[in-house]
Amino acid sequence: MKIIRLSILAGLSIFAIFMVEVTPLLAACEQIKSYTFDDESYKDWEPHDEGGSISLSDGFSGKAAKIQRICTEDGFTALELNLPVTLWVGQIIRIDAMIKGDNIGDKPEHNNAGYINIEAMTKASGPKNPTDWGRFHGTFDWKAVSYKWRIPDDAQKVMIRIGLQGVTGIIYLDNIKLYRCTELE
Ligand SMILES: [Ca+2]
Repeated sequence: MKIIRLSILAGLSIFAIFMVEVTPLLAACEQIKSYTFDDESYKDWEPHDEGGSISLSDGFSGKAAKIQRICTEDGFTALELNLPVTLWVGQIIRIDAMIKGDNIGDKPEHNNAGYINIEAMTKASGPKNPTDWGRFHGTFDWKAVSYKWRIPDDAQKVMIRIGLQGVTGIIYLDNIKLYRCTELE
């Protein structure tokens, strides 16, 4: 009996060690926030509706945010979310979202597009952005997008901005999720 008990104990110990080793890998990204636009939490986002309008519309599920820009001049129409910098400084953020596009215009300059962007205001070098986050043109059905970025260690302010810059069209947003991750890949 003793041998069997010892074997069980040994087995449990190995299992416990295995769990300790494996758990951090499974928890590489921790969800911090979720915005479905089906409850009041979307009010965390501030509308910058210059040159267009921002409203709720039929979504991927339930309601979604509808960002429409009618002005063809420079400038942007977007939703903005300020992140609590004490929580995010030096951390890797991941954003997942469902997006849909309707007749989003095209201009040669890279930044004139539908877009998902994040900006960190840093002490040393002013505003910093990732270069590889989403730029969208044309008309497309609901699709899932996901982006990651390490927020600079000297960030003093961090903001996510989603909308349209310098082009007309509509971008729809649903199921936005923010994660804090341990790895960029
Ligand atoms: Ca929704």
